[in-house]
Amino acid sequence: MSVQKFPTRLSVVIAMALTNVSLSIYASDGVFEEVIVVTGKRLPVFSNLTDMADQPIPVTDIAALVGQMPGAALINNGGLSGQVAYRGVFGSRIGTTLNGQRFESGGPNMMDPPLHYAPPVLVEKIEVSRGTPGLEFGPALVGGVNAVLKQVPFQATSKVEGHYDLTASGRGNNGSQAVGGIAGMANDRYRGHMLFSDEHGQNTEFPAGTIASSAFDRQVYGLAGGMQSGSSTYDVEFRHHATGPTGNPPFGMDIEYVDADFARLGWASNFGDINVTASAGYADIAHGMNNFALRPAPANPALYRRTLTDATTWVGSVKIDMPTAAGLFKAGLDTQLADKSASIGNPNSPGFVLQSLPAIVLKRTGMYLQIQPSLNDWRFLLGVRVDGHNAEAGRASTGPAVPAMPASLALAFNGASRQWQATTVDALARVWRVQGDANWRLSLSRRNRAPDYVERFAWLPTAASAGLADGNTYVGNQNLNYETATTLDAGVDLLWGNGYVRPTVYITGISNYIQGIPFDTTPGIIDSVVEQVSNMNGDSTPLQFNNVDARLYGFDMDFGYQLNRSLGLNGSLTVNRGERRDIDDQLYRLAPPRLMLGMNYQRRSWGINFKSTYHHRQSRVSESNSEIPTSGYTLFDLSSHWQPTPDLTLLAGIENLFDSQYSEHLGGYNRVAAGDVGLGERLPGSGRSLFLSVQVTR
Ligand SMILES: [Cu+2]
Repeated sequence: MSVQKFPTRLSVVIAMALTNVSLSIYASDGVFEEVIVVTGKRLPVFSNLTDMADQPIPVTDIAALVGQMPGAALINNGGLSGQVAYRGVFGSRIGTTLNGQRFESGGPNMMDPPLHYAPPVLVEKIEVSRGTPGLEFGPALVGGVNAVLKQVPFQATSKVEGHYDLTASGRGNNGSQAVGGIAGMANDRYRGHMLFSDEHGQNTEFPAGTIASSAFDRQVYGLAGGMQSGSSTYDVEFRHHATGPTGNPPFGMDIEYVDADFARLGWASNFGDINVTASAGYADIAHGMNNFALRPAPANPALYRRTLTDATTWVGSVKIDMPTAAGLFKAGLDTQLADKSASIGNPNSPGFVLQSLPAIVLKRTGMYLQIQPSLNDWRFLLGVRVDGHNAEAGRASTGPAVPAMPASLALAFNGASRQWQATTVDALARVWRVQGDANWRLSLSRRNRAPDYVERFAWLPTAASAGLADGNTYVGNQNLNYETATTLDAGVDLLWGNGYVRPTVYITGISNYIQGIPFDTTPGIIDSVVEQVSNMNGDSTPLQFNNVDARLYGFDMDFGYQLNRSLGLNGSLTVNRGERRDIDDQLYRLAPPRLMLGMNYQRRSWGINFKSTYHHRQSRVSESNSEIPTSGYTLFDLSSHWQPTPDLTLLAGIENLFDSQYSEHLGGYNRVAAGDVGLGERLPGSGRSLFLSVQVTR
């Protein structure tokens, strides 16, 4: 396996800095994108490609890999439940697609965030927008991530050739194994492959013991193919995902199963200078979670909980681009229709059923127009995007064994309109300029996010909050407005001689930022049904999602210097801040400042990497989310790779070399009454781990 960590092997960039190849990348709007190549194969390196081949450390969750990038971090909600944090936000504020396909996660607490469906052994590369993504990406408030799965490419001739890309890897710490990859055939007209992956691991160890409920289990298999004829290309893919019992220590329940089917059809053609693409996608996710199978069951049989959820998403898009006298013109139309539901039960009491998110229907249709003029060596991009949103909930029902108070909340919910619609307008303006070895870039955007179904429709106070994992009980708010973010970011990519440095500063103002605030003006005094029900669930001070105002700002950069042919230094620095503007408080779950420094020694067929990562303490915490500060720590990793033949890559190394005990600030608090972490304590990070990986490709 050759999933490898940031930062980069941009040393190659240095050699290419003045070639036409790199300049042409900087001349396109690709300058606003970062591509993480997740493969041991050496690829042609363009200046915005981050080739990981020198820092190979396999990850269990691909979100952990994206989290290594400048500006990014990992929200660790469980072994397979990682969310990407980027420039101060996470969750649905970051748009995420898989092979360009958008879909809704199955669980209201995001046990299955979008990248849950991209097992690392199947991922070819990850495209991460540097700042606000382009308008064709679709709605996204702050960042955009697209995971691209491996595929067998079309060949140059009509001769049919076989191809495979298989990886097996293991880690010592949790005895985990991952095997998987693709195998198929292709010629110049047809391509087809099978894909599979199988991953499982035991509980994670840290220096003082074991983290209970941190085991995982996931299988994926599928088929994909394509055809090209004349100026048209067609492609089709199908995948089935089966996640088995997988722990979520910072949540009140663990994954029992996730069963999902994905299908996608694509078409691309060109008519002279005009390129047209169209796609249709389907995702159907069934998910169950409980608080008794993987973790110790409650002593009281009445407190057993099992929640079943469903999410079906249909998407479609048509895009066109064409050169005009004023520059490249792009336009497109995309639409999404999702049906979602969640129902809470107790296997010991069949009459105890609450439809906590009943028959939710989310619809969105958007279109965008964009033009890319240029003036001398200045490049511009101007675009606008309009989306119509519609959200609707069905009627909530409760079983006969449900107490009167929650039942009365369901009645009140059924009496409300349960319907929302809005039109949002996004705008994007970019300017960049290639000037010798410096590539200047500036981007100004206005982006929107519609409230998710939990924020709007959760009538029952529960801890489900799209993965906030702050221990609070949340209730939805039908009067929520959509969030609007205005972002200005500016940066420069400097490439000279044997070095490079790529700093960016940004500021984002978010109006109507959705945040849990005390349910009423008398928090702690239980004088409402919501507070009574929440109190029954163990939290006398529930929060309700509301629109507030927030501000994010920060600075990130990566840098490197090649000392000689073999020895290179590189690193990155990330500083993100987030504050409420309406009250004096910090935003919740902001990663502390982080400095990574790496050294790599590279020979023709092998290399060694040493990396240190300093995480500062985080004392800027959110009082509103009862967030606890964490102290700083430094971790050291050692890794090596050996490529005896072009088809074979071996990796070996040690993560957390000195077996340090530490708590990731974004890791959440333990809610499992077992193992060696106390209830409510910050979850520790993984202890020392040996890893090994073999990848064969052909
Ligand atoms: Cu779940």
